[in-house]
Amino acid sequence: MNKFTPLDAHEEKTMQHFIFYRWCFLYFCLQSIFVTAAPLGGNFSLTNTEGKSVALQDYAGQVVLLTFGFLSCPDICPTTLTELKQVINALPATQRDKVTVLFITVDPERDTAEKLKTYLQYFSPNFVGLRGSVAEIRNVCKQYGTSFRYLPKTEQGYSVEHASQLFIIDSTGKLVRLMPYGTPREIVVQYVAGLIH
Ligand SMILES: [Cu+2]
Repeated sequence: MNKFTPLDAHEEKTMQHFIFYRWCFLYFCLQSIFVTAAPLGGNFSLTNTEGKSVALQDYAGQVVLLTFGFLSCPDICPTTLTELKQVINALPATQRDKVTVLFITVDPERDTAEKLKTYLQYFSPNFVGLRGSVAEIRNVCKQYGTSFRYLPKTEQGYSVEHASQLFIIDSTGKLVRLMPYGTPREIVVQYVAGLIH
């Protein structure tokens, strides 16, 4: 059959069916991608600096400000932790104990529980440091849509590339917002205050 021959009624119907089913197939494929993609965040368990197992759900009722970092980080981590201390201080006194800062080390080999505890206390005695095996920490990072990478060793030792955002988790344990590093303090304070009930 010449390809320019007009389609007869039967062929036309078959063609229409074909197009219809092809769209249906595409629709279901796309839908399954978007609907089944698990939302970022969720519960996880790691170990605190007292050696106790801690789960995110232990902080139900609290707004959690989650960050990933490591103690020998020259800039991002100390700046973030200083900023978080200021954020908490900027909240009304009655709201401050409704917010928990969790700092997960991505360098558990060098960041021992004791070093982590001492380091965080420098910023605030209320900041919670969490550790685990590299694999456990990688899983939490993956769950939160991020990762980290050990950079080649230099004379100063190795550095770790890690997420710089602040992960904001509401009082039901749901990841509700990612704030980029450097977000003005007022914006963070306002957003966090809005989550406190
Ligand atoms: Cu850092």
